[in-house]
Amino acid sequence: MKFKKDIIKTGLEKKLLVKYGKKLSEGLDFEIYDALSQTIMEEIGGSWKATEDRYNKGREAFYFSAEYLMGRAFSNNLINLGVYDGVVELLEELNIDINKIESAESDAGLGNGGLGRLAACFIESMATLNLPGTGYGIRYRFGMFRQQFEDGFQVEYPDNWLKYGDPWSLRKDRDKVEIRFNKDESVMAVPYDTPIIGYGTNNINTLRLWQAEPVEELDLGEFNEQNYVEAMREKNEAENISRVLYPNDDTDEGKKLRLKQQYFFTSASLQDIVRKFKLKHGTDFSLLPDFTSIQLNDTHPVVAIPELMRILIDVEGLLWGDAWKIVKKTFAYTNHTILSEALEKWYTELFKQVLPRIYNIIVRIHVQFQELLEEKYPADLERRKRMAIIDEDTNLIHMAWLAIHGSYAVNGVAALHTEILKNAELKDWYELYKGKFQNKTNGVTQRRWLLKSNPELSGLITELIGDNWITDLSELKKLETHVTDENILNRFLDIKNIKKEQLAGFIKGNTGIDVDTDSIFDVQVKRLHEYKRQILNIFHIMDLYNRIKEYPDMKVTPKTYIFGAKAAAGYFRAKGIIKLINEVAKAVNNDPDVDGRIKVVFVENYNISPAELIFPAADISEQISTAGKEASGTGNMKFMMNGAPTLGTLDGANVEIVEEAGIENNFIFGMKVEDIVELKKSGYNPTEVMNETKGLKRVMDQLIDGTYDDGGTGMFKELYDALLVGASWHAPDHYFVLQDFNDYRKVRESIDDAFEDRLGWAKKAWMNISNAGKFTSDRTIAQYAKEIWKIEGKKIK
Ligand code: B1H
Repeated sequence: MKFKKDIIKTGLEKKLLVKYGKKLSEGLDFEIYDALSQTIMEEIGGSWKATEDRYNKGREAFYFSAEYLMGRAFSNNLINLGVYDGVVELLEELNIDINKIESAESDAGLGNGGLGRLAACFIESMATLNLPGTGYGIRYRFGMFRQQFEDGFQVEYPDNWLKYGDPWSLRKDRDKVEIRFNKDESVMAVPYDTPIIGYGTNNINTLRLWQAEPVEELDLGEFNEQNYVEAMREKNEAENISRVLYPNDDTDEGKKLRLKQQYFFTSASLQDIVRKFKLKHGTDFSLLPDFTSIQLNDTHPVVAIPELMRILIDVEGLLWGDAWKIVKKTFAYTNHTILSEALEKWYTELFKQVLPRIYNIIVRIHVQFQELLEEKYPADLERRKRMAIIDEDTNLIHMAWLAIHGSYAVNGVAALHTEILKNAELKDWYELYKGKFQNKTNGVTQRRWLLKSNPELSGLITELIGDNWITDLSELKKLETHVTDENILNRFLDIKNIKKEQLAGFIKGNTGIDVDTDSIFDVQVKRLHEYKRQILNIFHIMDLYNRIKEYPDMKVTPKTYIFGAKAAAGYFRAKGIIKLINEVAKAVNNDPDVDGRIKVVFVENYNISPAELIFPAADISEQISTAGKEASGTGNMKFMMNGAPTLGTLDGANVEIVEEAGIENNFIFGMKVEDIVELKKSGYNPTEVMNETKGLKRVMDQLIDGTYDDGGTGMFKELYDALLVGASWHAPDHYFVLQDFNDYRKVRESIDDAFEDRLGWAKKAWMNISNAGKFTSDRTIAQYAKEIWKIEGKKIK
């Protein structure tokens, strides 16, 4: 977009006056943010419409996701439009600090973690690549909860992100559709469209999020008191459907409202797609797969498969067989996890009650699939049972099975993950549908995670290799020749220091803790989950602290351990780990024997905006999941492109990061997938490991001997038991924390030495940056476009 200062200024002034009755000098930060954003919205209106027209009649991809973790839109939109510097200048002239304006925006936190953020990176890349692609999802009234620590415990508060409105979305009443759950329950789905602005292009794609509302607006005149109360109840019930994001990452709760949410947004999106298809192409639905590819982001939108069957059969009058052929050519499914507790299964009873017609359709798909299997594997009853879409012993509908059977492509999110799917978790399915399986290694958008978050490093990169890397990250490889240039390495270190100072300022405000920016910033930020093993990190700190207490004069490389993590509200054990980290932090940070040499910082309410400060400031990226459990990880990529070597296991995309950047520039430890298989076979005895590993017994004992106080909740004892005794649902230490402890400690000690060699360290960091090119979501999306969606870029003028 061409920056027209006068138009933006006039727009800003007008909006402030009309909406808030204020002159520029009187505007509050949010008001100025709102007025400016609306002005930009008006300016991009023409391109937005032109993009829609350009995509008209061609083949399109639709991304169905229950989550979009967008963060703030303001600065990214200005940057992608190419008007950021102009706006900064204008605001300076008006004596307005752009940072304050930026901070007035709430994060759109409509996602839990990696899966939701991936969807946000993906739609940004689609726009940047001029790809005809639309995102569909839910406009949650409340996003991911706000986390507060009270006495070291996590407490959840609602995330009222729409309190002051959202200037980046437009309500489109004329496109609202009715969602019918059963005979006597319907709601309206009203779309809100957000522009997805590509970088260096005029193309503007769309994210369409649906809001639930009652079918009939209340007509107060017609109600007597009783009806009024009843009507209000119905209104609330309707609105409940899009009220709140389920705060679970990697666990499936099987709740009725959740199923309603899933059906609500997939049905609305399909109705929208079918309506537009009919407008453009008429009613020959056999053409639908020629023009439409729908990507299912995990199993959360998989109910779309039977819903499209319903629309084609019940509404459009097709025959079952014809409809099924169309459906199977329309959907593609991405798997994001192999954790069994995350694989969605619905009880038939609940499903039948909420969605009776869809249930019938699933039964028919199930029966026909069993017939197909009988033909294919007449003698293998066990296999047929394992693959049953409806498990007739447990009465559970297996959504992943429905997804694989009902789609034309299935993909994992990193090379290792896809291999595990093919050879283990989905082996039966791979044998049946080999041609469907593909890998699409995740990526992240460098526009947000480098250009926007780290302008200092971006400036250096552009100075050295030009700015093509912004849309072609493979260009970073050209940085590698500078790895022997001490001057450049020193400039990198200076920039890292600036970013650490900035983060230190934020930490002071967020936690009250003063941190030493000369210390190693060692960072683990991600959802709290046992398989991610934050407990391994804190155990190492507890052990180091014990050693410092024993030998206060020992040599300690100064370190700041930074954590950021939310636990699902009902995940007791994860909350215990949060409390433990906070207790250890309290002890370590206030102990004169430690004397500030190590500090532990737990950033409260970790989400996208703090993440933008944290990644650029990190010296070390902690990626320490049990091998085989983290499907990909995407934080690892954000650290890498900001010059933080990985301290990690060979899991998920870490494997590919090390392949690209060199194992010598990262710190790899712990068991590999094969080692775990072996260990399980030979029998794993965590108690024995604890007794044989120096320092480990003491750390474990401190969970139960009162060294750290869990406020009488029994949380720490529960952690202890999980590791040594196990539980009804798992063996002791099933994520192998104790087994990997010693190797982890060893590799951490090697980091201390490496860090002291400042230039040697800078080289490692630089090699990571230079080889981060693969991990752009542009590459990932180009692969989806070519290998799954079969769509091409269509740039508008
Ligand atoms: C990932 C989820 C997830 N995998 C269930 N699975 C959810 C599962 O609300 N739920 O019920 C929500 C989220 N999230 C993550 O996806 C993986 O753990 C990461 O390894 C991966 O990088 C990310 C994106 O592919």
